[in-house]
Amino acid sequence: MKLTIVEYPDKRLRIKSKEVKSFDEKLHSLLDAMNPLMMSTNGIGLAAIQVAHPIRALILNIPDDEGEQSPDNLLEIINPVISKKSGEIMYQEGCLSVPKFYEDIKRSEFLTLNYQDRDGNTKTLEAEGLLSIAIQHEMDHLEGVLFIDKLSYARRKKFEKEYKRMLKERKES
Ligand code: QAP
Ligand code: CO
Repeated sequence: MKLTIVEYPDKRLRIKSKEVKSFDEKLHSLLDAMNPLMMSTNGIGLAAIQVAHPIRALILNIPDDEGEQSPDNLLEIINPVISKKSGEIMYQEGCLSVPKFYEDIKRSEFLTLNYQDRDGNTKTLEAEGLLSIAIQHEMDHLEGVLFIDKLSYARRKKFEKEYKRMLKERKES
């Protein structure tokens, strides 16, 4: 399956993704194609809507303490629901759909996640720190929400200006 990353300001990023009901070969081949795309673009998280598939599926691969990503740490998360969250943490986020822009965003530090795996089995996960942040960031994508939507008015304006310039320079080169 050939996939490309949908980038802001593409309107498809605003679609609300639909619940996954069939845990079939079609889902598996999408997940199997998302992983190498995420790894080759230096991502740690990718939602299906970012590759133009509006379904409630996302993948994560959080680097270890040495900053290395291992295939063992791949998480495939379908139909996620946060059942508990607590604490606050600030982190400089980025997004494969908003290239080259990073800003501090406040999230919950701890959460409990209920989700399904690629075969439809029900799972529960306790997350903290970067994993908790990444889950919240990717789940926002399922609602059509981007991290830039969480910026103050002034920072959003700064973003729009910088991003427009980046797109223009990219087009010229
Ligand atoms: C979401 O983000 C996230 O601008 C995943 O040029 C962000 O993988 C989770 C990336 C922060 C937790 C903390 C962004 C790669 C990757 C770029 C990503 C870029 C190249 C972003
Ligand atoms: Co993102």
